[in-house]
Amino acid sequence: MNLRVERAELRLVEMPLRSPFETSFGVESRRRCLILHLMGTGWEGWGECVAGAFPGYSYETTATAWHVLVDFLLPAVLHRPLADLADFQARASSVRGHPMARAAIEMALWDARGRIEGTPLRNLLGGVRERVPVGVSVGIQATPQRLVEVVAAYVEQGYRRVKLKIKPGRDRDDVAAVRRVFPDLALQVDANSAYRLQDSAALEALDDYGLILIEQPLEEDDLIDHAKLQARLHTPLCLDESLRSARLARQALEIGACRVFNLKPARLGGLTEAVAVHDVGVAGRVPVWCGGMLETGIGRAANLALASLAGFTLPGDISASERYYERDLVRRPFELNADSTIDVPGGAGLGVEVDREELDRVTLRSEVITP
Ligand code: NPG
Repeated sequence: MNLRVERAELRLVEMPLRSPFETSFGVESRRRCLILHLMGTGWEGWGECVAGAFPGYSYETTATAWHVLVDFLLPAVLHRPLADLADFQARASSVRGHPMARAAIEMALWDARGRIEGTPLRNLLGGVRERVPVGVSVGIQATPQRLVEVVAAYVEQGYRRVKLKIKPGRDRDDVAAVRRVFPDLALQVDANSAYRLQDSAALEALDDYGLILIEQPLEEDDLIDHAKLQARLHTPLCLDESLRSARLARQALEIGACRVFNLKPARLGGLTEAVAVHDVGVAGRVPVWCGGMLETGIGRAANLALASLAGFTLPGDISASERYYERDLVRRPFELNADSTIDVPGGAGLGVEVDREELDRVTLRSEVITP
């Protein structure tokens, strides 16, 4: 590939969400993230860093990612030719942690490689689908009744799989209310680490509702208690925050800590590691699906390419642009097809054209990084 990155521009952007998104760790009504633009002679690549304003999902924030990108990761690639993606991984490996920061550069390099070779990212990654099944993730609402209304509106739009956010005190009643109205809907829940093993009764009660999975009920660093919990449940557990590498994914399977994998390139430090976790899932006959981090169209394109791999047998948290934003950062917003799928971009690289005017409009801060 041999890329010489000559210019890197990093932007902090803020985009209003169409409706506030409440999880067990807080409410977000304006989405902040970082957008990275890498350039060399005759090429460019775009990346998105999904770390948010608040360290609720993980320790990373837009501010920590800015620091790690500007002070460590970007200087490691600027004006020092990269032989390939593995070369970037090797240079980035001296920085501990901060996967979302490193994933932003990795995404931009994949995009650049695809654009230079004239190949869509889905082909570079080994994808086999041109459209992928998707669902919608619904935040905690004021009441179970309101939740049913919100779910009904998404079902009306054509989403055939719904994920509900839960937390202690907002679990069984919410699930029961939705299940009563939608007996056949593909339904799953996500706790974002809000429970402890001693709360397992609340989670065992969810076994009665035909859920596809219960996502990340316990702490990120706790594979052992997840294994104990899985042994008490019929519903498959799915890990998200805990799966920080292919190694941890393998260990989670070995001890029975989950039966499903949620894959997010950002949490794993990039698409390369996400493909490696996918391969662990396929080898272990574990269904995998693609999670979401309220991405703009840039990150969404990468997620769609990843979700086109054969092992992604469950619908992803990859909804249409209009579910999140009034106006997306790409010229052709992502739309939901009638069969609850979204098309994987077929253009070179990420296959999206960034809307530069809109990007300027939502940018709070930008910096051109020089070595
Ligand atoms: O559709 O992109 C989406 C949102 C999916 O629920 C979703 N994401 O914990 O997985 C999660 C959650 C999240 C969103 C976490 C934003 C952190 C930030």
